[in-house]
Amino acid sequence: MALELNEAQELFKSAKNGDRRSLSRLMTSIESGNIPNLERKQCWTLGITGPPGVGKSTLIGQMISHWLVKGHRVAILALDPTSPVSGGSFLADRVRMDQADLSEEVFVRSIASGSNTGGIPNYLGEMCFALSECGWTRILIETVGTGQYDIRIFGYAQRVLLLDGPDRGDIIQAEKAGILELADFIAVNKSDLPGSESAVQGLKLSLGLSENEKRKVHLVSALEGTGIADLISTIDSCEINDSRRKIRMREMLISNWDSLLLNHSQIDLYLEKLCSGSITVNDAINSMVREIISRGE
Ligand SMILES: Nc1nc2c(ncn2[C@@H]2O[C@H](COP(=O)(O)OP(=O)(O)OP(=O)(O)O)[C@@H](O)[C@H]2O)c(=O)[nH]1
Ligand SMILES: [Mg+2]
Repeated sequence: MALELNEAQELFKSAKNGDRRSLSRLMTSIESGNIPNLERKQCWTLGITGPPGVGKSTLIGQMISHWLVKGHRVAILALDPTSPVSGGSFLADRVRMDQADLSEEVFVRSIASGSNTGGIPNYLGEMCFALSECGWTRILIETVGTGQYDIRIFGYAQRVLLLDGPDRGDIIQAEKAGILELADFIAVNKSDLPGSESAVQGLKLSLGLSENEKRKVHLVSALEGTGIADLISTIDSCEINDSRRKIRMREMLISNWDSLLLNHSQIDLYLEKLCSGSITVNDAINSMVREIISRGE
């Protein structure tokens, strides 16, 4: 382990000096639990969530161009849905964003969501800190877009953009999960298609129900590039809302707790015992936690 940690430290050093191969290898090292010493100071992160197919990756492509012009270096961490059956990751987004990856100022990384619930692995925070220390000034995290789990992104990203499409059916899931309430920015994509205006009105109506609502519902077309500059300007001028810190910490706590339980070496055994009724859920939790503590995790 000490060897791997030394290696992670070396990779971090070369990544900070601008070596991209080392940066990629550093991300892999963090993924496997070998984390270099990080400063863990505030870094600029934006979570982008929204129903599957709403245009998150396409919008990110547009945002990249805008931020590059402003002199930023943009890193994208794309959470890939991992099939629970095959365990395989779909890297399609990576291909779509490859064009952007050609630039020296853009870094794209797909992350398998693994067995963690919420599709957000708990090392995501470390990846963001490392990227920030390596000089990436805009770190974007594209979530899987599965409603009730996407709320976990609030544990990792300082600010969150909720993207909707002309079909309002999808957003109801986000409303239920509380994402609409918490999102810092809201945008409706595909303004070139019919139904986008009514989606904006629907969202405004939902937001209007809460008092002191100041958020604007942006209308954009990631395909045609319209409305993006205004959205970027809202994002760039937004102050971090510190009252959200507690919400973020809560989501991070839940996320880490989930992953501790789900990555427990005896999880299958406990599930079998629960199925056969030989233990209760409380028994299972108590034993698992005792084992986790005795291992000193
Ligand atoms: N008409 C129109 N199509 C768009 C727009 N933005 C994205 N699309 C199309 O919508 C489809 C899905 O776009 P993606 O960017 O892959 O959407 P996504 O939200 O990243 O999808 P997942 O990652 O699979 O959840 C693609 O065929 C895009 O070309 C838009 O503004 N207008
Ligand atoms: Mg995508």
